Amino acid sequence: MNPFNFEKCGLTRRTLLGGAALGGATILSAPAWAGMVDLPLYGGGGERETTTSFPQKGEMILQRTRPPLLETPWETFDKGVFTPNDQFYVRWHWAGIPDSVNVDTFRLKVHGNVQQELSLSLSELIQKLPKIELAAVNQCSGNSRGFFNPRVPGAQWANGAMGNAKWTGVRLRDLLDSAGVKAGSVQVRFAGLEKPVIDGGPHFMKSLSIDHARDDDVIVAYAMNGEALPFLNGFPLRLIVPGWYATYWVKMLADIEVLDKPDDNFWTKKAYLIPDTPGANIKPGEKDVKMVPINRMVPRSFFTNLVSGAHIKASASNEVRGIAFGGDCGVAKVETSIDGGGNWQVAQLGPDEGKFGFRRWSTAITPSKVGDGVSVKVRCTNTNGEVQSDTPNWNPSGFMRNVIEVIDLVAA
Ligand SMILES: Nc1nc2c(c(=O)[nH]1)N[C@H]1C(S)=C(S)[C@@H](COP(=O)(O)O)O[C@H]1N2
Ligand SMILES: [Mo]
Repeated sequence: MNPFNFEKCGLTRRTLLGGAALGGATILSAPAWAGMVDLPLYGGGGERETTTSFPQKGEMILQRTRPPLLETPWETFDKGVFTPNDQFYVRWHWAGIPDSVNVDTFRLKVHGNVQQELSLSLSELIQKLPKIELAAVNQCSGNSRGFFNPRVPGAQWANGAMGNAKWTGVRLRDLLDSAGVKAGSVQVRFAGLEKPVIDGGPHFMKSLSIDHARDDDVIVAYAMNGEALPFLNGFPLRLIVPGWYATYWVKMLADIEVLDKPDDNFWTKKAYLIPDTPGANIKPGEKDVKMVPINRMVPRSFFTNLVSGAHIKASASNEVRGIAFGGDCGVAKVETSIDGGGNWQVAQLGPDEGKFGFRRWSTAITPSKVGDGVSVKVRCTNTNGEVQSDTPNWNPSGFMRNVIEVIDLVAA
């Protein structure tokens, strides 16, 4: 018997054809704007449209229709450490996303520098290999790009191009071992099912070193928060690379190729490069910088229950809370400061759901009198001892923002 039943999740071939059709017409002709969300961006107008017109998605902030770029509304992050599937952000490079995936005929191919090519059906994959479950944050390299100053081109995300889920799947290593990786292999390349929309456009593919690919935590997931992956988050399979930016988390994964020489495809060699400097930080206009592929994530922490300008009570204890993550390791501590970063108080941490996931934090603030302004900063230190900085980083792609966040509260 299947330990995981796609049909029980309502994801039969028929519902995919009907419910999750991504034909441009449906989406382009009648976008049903559900309302507006106030999320000011640096230098921007502040109001961003939301939409409910995407399959299997609730209310999302609309960045772009085709290919879909949908941001998670910020309030979602206050509700719990796991981001619900129907509000998990969405990002695709090419609009040539299939309208449906036939779960009966779908095959995952493992080929290249291997002893025996594999072509696995979903049920073979699920039945034959040990099941692995782990929590991990999926964060776009360009999350928070909209706050870069000077501004940079690319999707103007606020902080919602990230999400935390419990992923269920099989170890990539187990798949590679079933195929038998041959000596001389250096990288493993992953490709999804979607197609470029321009002639000769590069198919979306990313690679990992062979050692990274064999890591315990790298999995090919078939479920997210206990359900089949939403279509737009990569149904039926996606790569999970805990601790690394989401660009490596290839969706609709159908092709795994073991390479005996470094991958020189566009998406690995030319795109997603960062300055090889601490925090990927350079001065605007700086030239002749050595560039390297983006890789591990850095620590971040956020306020989730209050925004700047919010009123809190004078002479009373006010809860200030949020979420944090360590990046490529766990959260060691979260601290807040109400004196501009002079003194830091250790915040309380919520349950540890796994070192790669979100961690809740909370603290209490008691302003002495009505009218007091309280500026609160929050910072996370990860278990590698890496801490967020007070100075925002800058690079021309708007990658890897992790500056200390600040909110200004007023006692009323
Ligand atoms: N097949 C495929 N996988 C992909 C991409 C893509 O364009 N195609 N984009 C990557 C990037 S840049 C990001 S940020 C994440 C977004 O994952 P999500 O849409 O599930 O949130 O998917 C990654 N995997
Ligand atoms: Mo991304």
